[in-house]
Amino acid sequence: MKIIISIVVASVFFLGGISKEKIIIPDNERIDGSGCYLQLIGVQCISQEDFTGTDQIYIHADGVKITNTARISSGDYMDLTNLEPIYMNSGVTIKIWEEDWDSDDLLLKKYIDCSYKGAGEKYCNGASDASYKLYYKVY
Ligand SMILES: [Ca+2]
Ligand SMILES: [Ca+2]
Repeated sequence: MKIIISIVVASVFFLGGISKEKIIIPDNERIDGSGCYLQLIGVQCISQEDFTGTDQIYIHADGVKITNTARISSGDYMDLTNLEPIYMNSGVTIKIWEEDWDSDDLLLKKYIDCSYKGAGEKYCNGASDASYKLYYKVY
């Protein structure tokens, strides 16, 4: 089976500054060659996970870290529109993690695929002790 390598240069303006990271997301090529792009729009923290201080979150796409770790508190919104779109042949699993000194907490996990193409801006909710929303668009 032929494997396509998508190289995406991600540049994010986060609360803590600017990050530029190169990420590679392999995916299986579709026979019809169709694909789509995922644009992450933003993260809303409704209630944070940590009891003290701020949450420190970062985002994975198929296990690849695509953002810096940034601080966020209850009520904050983090803009992700400066993140480069992720090309997908089929879909990608997005995870939002919260960094801790022992093991990190998974705040949100969502498989997003090309069936959302053209559906406009959408959001999904995290399932954890905290409450987070991820806004995104597939085109
Ligand atoms: Ca935590
Ligand atoms: Ca923490």
